[in-house]
Amino acid sequence: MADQIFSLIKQEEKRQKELIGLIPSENTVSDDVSAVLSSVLSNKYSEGYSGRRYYEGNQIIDQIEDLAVERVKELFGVPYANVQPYSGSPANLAIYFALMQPGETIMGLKLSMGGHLTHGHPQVTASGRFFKSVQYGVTANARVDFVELSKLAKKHKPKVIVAGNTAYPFELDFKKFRQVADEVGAWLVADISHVTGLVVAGEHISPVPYADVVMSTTHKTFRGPRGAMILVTSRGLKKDAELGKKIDSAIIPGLQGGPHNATTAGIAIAAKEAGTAKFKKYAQQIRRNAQALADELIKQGITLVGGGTETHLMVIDLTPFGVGLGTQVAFAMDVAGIYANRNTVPTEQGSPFYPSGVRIGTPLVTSRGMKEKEMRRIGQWIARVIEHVSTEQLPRNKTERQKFLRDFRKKALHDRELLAIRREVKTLTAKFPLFKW
Ligand code: DSN
Repeated sequence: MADQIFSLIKQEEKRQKELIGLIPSENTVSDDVSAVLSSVLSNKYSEGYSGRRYYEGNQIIDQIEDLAVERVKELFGVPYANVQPYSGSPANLAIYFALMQPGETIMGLKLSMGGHLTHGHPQVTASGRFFKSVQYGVTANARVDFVELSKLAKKHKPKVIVAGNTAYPFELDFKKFRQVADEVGAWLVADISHVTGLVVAGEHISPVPYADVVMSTTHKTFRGPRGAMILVTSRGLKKDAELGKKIDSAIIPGLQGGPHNATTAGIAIAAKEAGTAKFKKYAQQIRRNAQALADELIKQGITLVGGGTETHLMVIDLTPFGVGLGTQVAFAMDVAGIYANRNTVPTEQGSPFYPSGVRIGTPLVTSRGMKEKEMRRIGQWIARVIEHVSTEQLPRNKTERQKFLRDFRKKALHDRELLAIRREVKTLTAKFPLFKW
């Protein structure tokens, strides 16, 4: 273990243990998932599918992938699953390639309003370049604007409507999405990457009765390895009996080569864990914690996008303090021992790189065993950081802004108030081991 990489891993382990992770898409996996990820399964090539591989020696891998597929199908109540996507972005692309021809129209939620790059973000993404993209938005109360969605859908006749997000704090009404999709004869694809764990625990409406295809990453609230899965629902198969085969072909040979077999095994284990009563309690606590954190922040005078949360995440709107403060607040929070990510808000007047919000969520702290009491303390710390560092405005001029942020970062690293909070954070995290699960 002499390689420098191992010492860096130790440092990263220390960082994760000592700090409070509030990035809503991050989590920590169980010992069993962790064990299979560093197993001999990584050594094997298995291009193709169970029983029809391009390489010999896949007798065991076939059984592992069969188990993963069967467990996922049972957990979600769907007739078809593919567990080979490397992650959410290629999984979404594979779905589009299975359902659309290049140049046909896709509709997804705007990135600045909580959507995802791969949901048709124009120009810079594959989904926005190979397909014609029309993006829908949210209303003044930060909920999906179904009136606008329906109007746009009737005008542009999309082939695919994506119901999904990455920074949207409310439950998605899949039933309403279905109605719009039916009005224009579009496929409905649900990207539930963020809320999968909540869905399987009954803490979020399931897309399965409404969507044709469901995609999810496996490492967020689902607590599995970094990967993804694509499900075809009974409704989807009824519309096109070949849909499962089309998804399979879009993954390989369409987009990918050999599946990551260690990840496949991890998905099988995570799917079993997600079906337990223990997991259900975990998912309930994620939401309770998010609610407690949101309540405390509001009590401390902090504004949240849409006024709160119904899920595992919320977005702090820093606009009352100034435009574009997300960068400095997220940096200062990290110095104070609480890491999150800067994020746009629906009414963004800054830019994606210098946005006016910070996105936070509770899956990881809940995995560590933290409850409402700890959330209230975290909310108080975050409010202290915001009050402390939001006194100076981010300059609009690019050169001045870069200099301001360089100076700000230098100062923040030695800031007494931020370092005092960091010490308090360390005392708290010491009581909640990262690997408690
Ligand atoms: N990067 C993921 C997230 O943080 O939500 C989405 O791809």
